[in-house]
Amino acid sequence: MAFFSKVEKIKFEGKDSKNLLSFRHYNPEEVIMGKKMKDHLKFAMSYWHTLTAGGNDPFGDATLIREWDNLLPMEKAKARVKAGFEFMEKLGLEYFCFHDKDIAPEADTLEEYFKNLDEIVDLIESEMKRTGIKLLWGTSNMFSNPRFLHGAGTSCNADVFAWAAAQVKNALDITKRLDGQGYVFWGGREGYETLLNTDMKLELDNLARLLTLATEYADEIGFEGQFYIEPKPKEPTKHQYDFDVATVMNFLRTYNLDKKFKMNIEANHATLAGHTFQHELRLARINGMFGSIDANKGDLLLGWDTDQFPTDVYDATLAMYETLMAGGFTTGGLNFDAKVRRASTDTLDLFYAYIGGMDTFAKGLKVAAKLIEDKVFENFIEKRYESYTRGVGKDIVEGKVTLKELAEYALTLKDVKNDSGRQEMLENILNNYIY
Ligand code: XLS
Ligand code: NI
Ligand code: NI
Repeated sequence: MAFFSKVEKIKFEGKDSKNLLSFRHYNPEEVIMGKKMKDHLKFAMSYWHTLTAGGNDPFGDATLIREWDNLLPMEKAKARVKAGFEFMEKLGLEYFCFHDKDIAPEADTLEEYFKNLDEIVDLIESEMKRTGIKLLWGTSNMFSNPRFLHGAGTSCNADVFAWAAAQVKNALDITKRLDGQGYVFWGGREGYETLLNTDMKLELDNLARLLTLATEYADEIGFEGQFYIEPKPKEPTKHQYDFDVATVMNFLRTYNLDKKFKMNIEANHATLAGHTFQHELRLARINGMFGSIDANKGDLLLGWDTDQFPTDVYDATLAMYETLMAGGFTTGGLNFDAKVRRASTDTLDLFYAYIGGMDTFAKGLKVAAKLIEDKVFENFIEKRYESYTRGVGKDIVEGKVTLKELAEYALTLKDVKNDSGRQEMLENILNNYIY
């Protein structure tokens, strides 16, 4: 049975195509910088936004009523698997990501919940075999259930910590079984609302304990996927401990976890933290922490995670520039952590949304590759910092001068000359590459 019978397999038709159900830029087999586009981009479907999201918001109930919604919980879960794989096949998505809770209903006991999960994982496994579609990363939802109202790893309640540990253990088992390339920790409620009731030190220590236990268990079962932290500054809590890349790096280094984790960077989280998407990617890249991407966009006029599909070619170009400069994805990929608006009620809208996101990043990839091939920014930057390749600059970089020697040198300078940073010229060049 098909859930999306209105839509055929989406094909690449080139940029002049008038068919809105086709790709204009995403040509999976096209080779860019020695690698197929699909292997550069590694697009993934987010299970939650695509198959379980109902369009609820604080003022209104679900509007996105799908064909599977009137089924009983386990039947619904199975229908979603079928629908998800049909959807991925039609779009040519080769990866997906999910939380435990997305795929199977919770139950009265943890034991029953895990049984439900196992039954659905069997089905997912057989669909993966049938289609060749792979798991980019798995994760555990430790924020939706009321149990986690004080947090999971950072809860003041040790029983909740244990419950979270059980969910992580189970999600790791599932991720390993499905040969997932990674495992994400997004600290949904790992943060605080007020410091008046919070032992910040214990909460941070405990969060690190949970992560450490997870890595130890991974070693025990031989899970070789990459662990990621997904930074986010706020929402749902007022302050999330995984604020941004810089904060997370400091946390990981403090607790000796920095060799075990990389970053999963989400565009909308970057802007919520007051950074550009490129800033977060750059910081991760230069610190050897670049891992994976949650591709979406926010609305700069709204102060929350709107999780919209990415359509901004400028941002996508700079994101792909950072990705290529980082050496490309290894275990990571581009997961569309994005949802259609609640008024986009038709399943066709899901296709338009993904096509838009995929074309945006495909175009971004092509432009970024060209920029790198022509060394547009590299040459400029090299020249801009030339003073550190000779004379006093070289001595500074090589650690060969003292503060006193620098002061003596500076006293001999009569006139310091600076060159233009040429920002506008560089912006024009970037635009010329995009046009
Ligand atoms: C929420 C996060 C979440 C993670 C996975 O803001 O983006 O969806 O990606 O738990
Ligand atoms: Ni995300
Ligand atoms: Ni998010």
